[in-house]
Amino acid sequence: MKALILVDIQNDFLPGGSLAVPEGDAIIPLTNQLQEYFDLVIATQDWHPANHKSFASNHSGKKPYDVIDLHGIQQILWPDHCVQGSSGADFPKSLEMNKAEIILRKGTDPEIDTYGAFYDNGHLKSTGLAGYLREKNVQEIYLTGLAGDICVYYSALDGLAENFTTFFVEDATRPLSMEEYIRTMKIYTAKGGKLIRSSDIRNY
Ligand code: VGL
Ligand code: ZN
Repeated sequence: MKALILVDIQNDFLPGGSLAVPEGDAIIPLTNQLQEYFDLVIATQDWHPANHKSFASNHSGKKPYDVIDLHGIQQILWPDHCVQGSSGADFPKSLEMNKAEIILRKGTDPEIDTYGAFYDNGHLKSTGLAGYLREKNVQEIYLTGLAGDICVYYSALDGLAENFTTFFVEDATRPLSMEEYIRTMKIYTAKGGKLIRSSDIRNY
């Protein structure tokens, strides 16, 4: 079985949002078209309480993109984004969400950030996604979404570590930083991660 995982395709990560990914909206039509080729569609939703420690606004004297030590883990401080219940945390209306069987909310603990769909950044707690996928007999996961160098990347690395055959759909993601994206894709492919284009999925 094959699962398509839509990572954090939310208004705050789209142009006009508080943590906008350049051209983030370009992935929406592709992501919609791909869904029919999969047995299972899952979406993740970054879902922070307003007092989340990844927000620069919750640390006096700090500004976005400063780096701090948060309980022993390096934490980049972000602009406030994807606050629970806000319109920025919503999925855009143009995103097909009817096929998504689960919406996995992450980043809810104010003390720790969660980039990937499988674990928090300290690898302290599982989200349960790996077990869910195994129970559904999923062997292959395909990742799309935002941001390619952060949440999609960590989801992909953890997916590999959980022994799923992992595909990163290159044209259905955009990074916050292209430099970081190039660096992280080298790490991902060196670990056995696969890159694929959406046209290759549609032509199977
Ligand atoms: C993300 C930074 C902070 C992402 C989430 O979805 O890539 N990036 N929170
Ligand atoms: Zn976040």
